[in-house]
Amino acid sequence: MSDTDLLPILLVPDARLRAKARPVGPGDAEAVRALAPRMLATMYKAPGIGLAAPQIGELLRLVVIDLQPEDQPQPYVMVNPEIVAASTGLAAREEGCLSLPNQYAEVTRPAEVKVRWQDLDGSRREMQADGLLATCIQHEIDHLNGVLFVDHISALKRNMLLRKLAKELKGRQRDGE
Ligand code: GNR
Ligand code: NI
Repeated sequence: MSDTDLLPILLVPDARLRAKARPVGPGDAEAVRALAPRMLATMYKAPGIGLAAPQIGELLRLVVIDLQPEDQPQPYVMVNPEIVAASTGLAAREEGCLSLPNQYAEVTRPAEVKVRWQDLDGSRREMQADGLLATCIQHEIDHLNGVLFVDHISALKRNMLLRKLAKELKGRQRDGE
C-alpha cells in the first residue's frame, strides 16, 4: 500500500461524522504519520482545501489543510488542533464539505482565530488566521466534534439542503456510481 493511496470519504448521514474524535496520543504517532500523507492525497484529489480524520473514518483529532492545491502546495498537518482565541468580528462565507457533496450555504463564524496544534514531529505550533484559512480551520475542528457546516444555518435551510443531498445520493446509487 502506497503513501498516496486514496481513502474513501464518508458521506452524510454516516454516524462517524457525528462522533467526537479522541485526542492523538503518543501511541498514535505511527498511525498519524501513515495517515497524514494519505489524507493530503485524498484532499488534493477530491479536490478540497481541508480534510478531517473523521471524514475518512478515523476518530482522531487530526486535520489537513491546503488552500492552494493548484498553485504551490502549502500543506498544514494539524494534530490536536484547538482554537485558543476568536475575534468578536464575524465573517460570512459560502461553505461546502466533501461529506455533503454539491451542497453549499453561507456560514457566519469569527473572522479571525488563533489556533494551536502539534505538527508531525510533536512540536507545538500556533498561528493567527483570517479569511478563508480561518473559515477552513473552524470547519475542520468542527468535524472533530461531530459538527457539520449545516449545523450553523437555520433549520429550514438545513433540512432543505439535507433532503436535496439525500435525493442526489439516491440518484447516484440508482445510476450505479
Ligand atoms: O474543500 C472544502 N472547501 C471549503 C470551502 C469553504 C469552507 C470550508 C471548506 S472545507 C471543504 C473540504 C471539507 O469538507 N473539509 O472538511
Ligand atoms: Ni467538511
